[in-house]
Amino acid sequence: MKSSIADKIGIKYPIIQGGMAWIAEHNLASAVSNAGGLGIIAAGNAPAEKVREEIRMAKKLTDKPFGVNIMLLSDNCDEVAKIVCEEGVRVVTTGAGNPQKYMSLWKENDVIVIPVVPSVALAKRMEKYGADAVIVEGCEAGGHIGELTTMVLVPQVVDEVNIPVIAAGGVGDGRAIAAVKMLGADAVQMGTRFLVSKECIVHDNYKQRIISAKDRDTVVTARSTGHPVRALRNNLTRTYSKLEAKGALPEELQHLGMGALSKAVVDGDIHNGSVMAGQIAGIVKKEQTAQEIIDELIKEVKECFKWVK
Ligand code: TUI
Repeated sequence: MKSSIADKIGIKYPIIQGGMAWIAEHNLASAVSNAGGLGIIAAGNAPAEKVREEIRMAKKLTDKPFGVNIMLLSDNCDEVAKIVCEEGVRVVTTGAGNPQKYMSLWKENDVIVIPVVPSVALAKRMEKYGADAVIVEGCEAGGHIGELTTMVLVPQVVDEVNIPVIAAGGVGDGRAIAAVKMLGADAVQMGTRFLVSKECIVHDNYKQRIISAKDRDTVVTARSTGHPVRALRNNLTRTYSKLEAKGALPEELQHLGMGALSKAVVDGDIHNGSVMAGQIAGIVKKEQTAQEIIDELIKEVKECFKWVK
């Protein structure tokens, strides 16, 4: 599988692991990188020095390239933006905002910059400001999402930019990788599938909830706050939706946000915590090592392309 962004980063396969806050730490990132993909450490809302520690621990576990995801709604982005440079991190992905103000710093430090974009307009802006590629994430994805699906957004961005497009949202197996390649994607990013890998430290209740999930089990809440989030339906999403329907203010809804993610990830409270997951959760059937996941994906992609002359 040819991929210009995989070649630029120096990874074997064009498969990037999603930067899932609280979930994607050094164990998962190094396992994905060792398996030939690009592992990502999610900075999320973690203290900046904790992110530095995570980077250093990943370096001990892999000599392959890995990246850091910076969640732009976090208060300490300025600090984390500098730390990735100081630590010589190869790739930065960003989410939940526009990373324009950090682009020159990262480019001066030879960091490969790959922002997540939910629209053609932001993709074009990122290209203009020097992004090396964009991750085009459809609203099938878990966590904070945009409005458009992967199927419609990927080809529209592909037509409007000259940098590689990485497809995300709804990609859970080799068939989906082959499909987005046909839409013009150069690589994929996958979150939900890697969340259920053996190396992922998320609470086992969270993994089992994804494994048991069916096609219609995710819902989107928090549209009223301007930051919609996709998660598996539970007590929390029901309470949240009821409050939103009653017209609750964003301040009243805030306590159900970020803290709720750690409740599910760390404490394993899958009823009252936020079990963020993509719509593809229904396809994830078992826990596997990162290596097994990647090997299976590649086998499936090859099977798909066998029919293409
Ligand atoms: O960022 C994500 N997924 C996330 S972040 C997160 S933590 C959080 N928790 C509760 C509320 C909000 C965040 C959990 N999952 N994915 C990448 C992504 N980025 N999806 C959508 C966007 C995005 C949205 C708007 C990127 C840029 C953007 O730009 C707006 C602008 O300023 O132009």
